[in-house]
Amino acid sequence: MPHDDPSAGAPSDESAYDRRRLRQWLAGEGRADGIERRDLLRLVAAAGLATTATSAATGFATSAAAAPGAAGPTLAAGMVKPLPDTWFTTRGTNAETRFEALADTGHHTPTDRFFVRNHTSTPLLDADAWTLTVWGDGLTRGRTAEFSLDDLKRLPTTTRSAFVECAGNGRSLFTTQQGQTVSGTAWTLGAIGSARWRGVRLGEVLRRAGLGRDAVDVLPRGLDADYVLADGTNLGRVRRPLPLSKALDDVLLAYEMNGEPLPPDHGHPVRVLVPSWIGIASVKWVGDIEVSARPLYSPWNTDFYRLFGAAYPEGGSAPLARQTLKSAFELPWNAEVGAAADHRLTGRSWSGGGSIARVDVSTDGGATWRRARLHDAPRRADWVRWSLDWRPAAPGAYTLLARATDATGRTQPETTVHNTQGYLFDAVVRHPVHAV
Ligand SMILES: Nc1nc2c(c(=O)[nH]1)N[C@H]1C(S)=C(S)[C@@H](COP(=O)(O)O)O[C@H]1N2
Ligand SMILES: [Mo]
Repeated sequence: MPHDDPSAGAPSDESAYDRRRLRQWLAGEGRADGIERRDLLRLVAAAGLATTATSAATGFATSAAAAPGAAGPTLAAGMVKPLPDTWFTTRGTNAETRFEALADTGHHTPTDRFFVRNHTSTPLLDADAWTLTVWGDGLTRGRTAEFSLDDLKRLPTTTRSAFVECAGNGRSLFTTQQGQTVSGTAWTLGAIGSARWRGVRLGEVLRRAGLGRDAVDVLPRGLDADYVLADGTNLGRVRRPLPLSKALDDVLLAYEMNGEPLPPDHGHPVRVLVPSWIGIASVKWVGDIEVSARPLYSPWNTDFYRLFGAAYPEGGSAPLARQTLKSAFELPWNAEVGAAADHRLTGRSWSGGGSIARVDVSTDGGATWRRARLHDAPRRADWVRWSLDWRPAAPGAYTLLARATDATGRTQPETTVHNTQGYLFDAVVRHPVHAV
């Protein structure tokens, strides 16, 4: 079979895919399951205006409101795990990890501190009753296959460390640091976590299901509730197509996280795990996967998760795939530190483009830089911990900056080009602290 090469999915394949998708999109082939793109964009914009009032305090418009029954902006509706204030900031149906809560942890985010991004709410699924259906015209041999959790566990297992990061992580910095308006959840930098995932390769499952020669896209779909916009438009269940080249490369169907069965909030019993790509690709609570001989579309690769704005084509960029490059200090915003005392500044940097090659830190607003010490062997699709010793000479306000460079040579820029939905913020963040 032409698709058996596990090294498929190199960056060149991904950019070819993006270019093809962009051409199809601009040619008007992109439809979101019967909803015309123009109509949906209008609805999303209208929903943003309608809900601005509820989030006026933060200055953010909310582009797509939560499903019926979701609580107001200060409650985290529909999550199972406790969300103590010391570890999380809750944002609607989502919970953001506080970076300072990682200061005393190891390489991996402890599962109980891992951020949660839910379009609706966490479904409670029975692992014994769960099945995965693989179907579609990209399969041979009868075109449908079912797997129980035990079936998946009998297949060869793979364990790997990787981050999951929301495409909107850092979104609030478009506003607070660049003075720009964006729509969506006002994350700071904590919509990311890294874990050890165990499961079976998606490619293995697709081959057992009978992958056809002409398959091009696979579309995993979650078992959580339909996603309904504020005006009542039902976008259906969360689903986003993935090119077959990536699906066969390094994607997992994960049933364990940090050595334990996947917990409810993170996709129990099985989630898709797409290393290096934006979080939406890693569909939780997966129930079925369509394998298609034609390109597939859903609102999550047409109207969401593309870049729209002055710097982008009229119809938006190609669908987003790889994550960008970021760094964060393990300190609260406006942290107080002792003046004329020794400190060890700690933080983490990560990139979807390649492993982290170096991190430079400034404690004087960017005037001078020192190289941070890395505490992890840099790996693709994962973060590195770093540290730098610092002694603030006098009391007063300081601005800390951390700037990562990845193995592709890309360095965090000073500003991120604006896009209306605030995706892929990658600029160096100016982190205020006070020496007292
Ligand atoms: N079924 C389903 N999968 C989903 C989502 C969802 O709401 N439903 N959210 C996606 C988004 S936008 C992100 S960023 C990640 C978050 O994963 P986590 O909640 O385990 O941190 O899950 C993705 N997978
Ligand atoms: Mo996300």
